[in-house]
Amino acid sequence: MPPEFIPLALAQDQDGVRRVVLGARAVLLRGFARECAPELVAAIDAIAVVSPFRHMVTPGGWEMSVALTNCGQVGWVTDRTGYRYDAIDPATGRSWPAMPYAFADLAAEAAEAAGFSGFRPDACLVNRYTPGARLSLHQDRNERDLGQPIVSVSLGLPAIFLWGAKRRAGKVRRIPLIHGDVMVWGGPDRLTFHGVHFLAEGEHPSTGGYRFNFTFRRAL
Ligand code: MD6
Ligand code: FE
Repeated sequence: MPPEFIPLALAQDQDGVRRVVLGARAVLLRGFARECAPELVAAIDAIAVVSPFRHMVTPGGWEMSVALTNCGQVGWVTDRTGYRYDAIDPATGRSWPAMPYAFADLAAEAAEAAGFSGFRPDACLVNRYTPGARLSLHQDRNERDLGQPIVSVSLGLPAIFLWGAKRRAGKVRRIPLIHGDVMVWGGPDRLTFHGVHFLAEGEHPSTGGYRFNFTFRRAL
């Protein structure tokens, strides 16, 4: 039986991955990145030395409360002209730092565990949240092939992920995410509205007063 036909709740028992099913092709893999987390956290400073965290402006003119940077062949950026992927970091005029192979492998393994085989990300957005920062409901739709999934890794302070519907006005589920959790969504769930609730104050042993999120995508 091909993996896409194994009900996810059953697949949980076969490989020991704890799954929370959020949709037909949307799943939370609890703790999937916990082992790899120290490596991811350690890479943040190295990435930020090349391409610093910054607060970008949305097309509507609002400064994002989340600070971001990227690694990979292209990076996700926003400014007054819109959202796009760019091979050049607008803050430095140079390429983004390379995506470490171990990160691309982790993303591919998570995608595989969620039933998406052959995922090869070329973009990794790194988000940094301080208490009070939030991400309003949106769809990820700037990628060329919407048949490719999104893989999103949570690190540091816990957050409440907002998992909505295909329509902005639809019902929203609140999903608590902690250090090492990985969300994967694609297929019919690819354009689900999602966001992150205001981050609460806290102190995390590995990231201090921050939450970080690595979002892996196949952009080109
Ligand atoms: C998160 N981030 O930070 C989820 N999407 O946990 C996103 O969903 C996201 O930060 C599109 C563009 C920027 C983002
Ligand atoms: Fe998003």
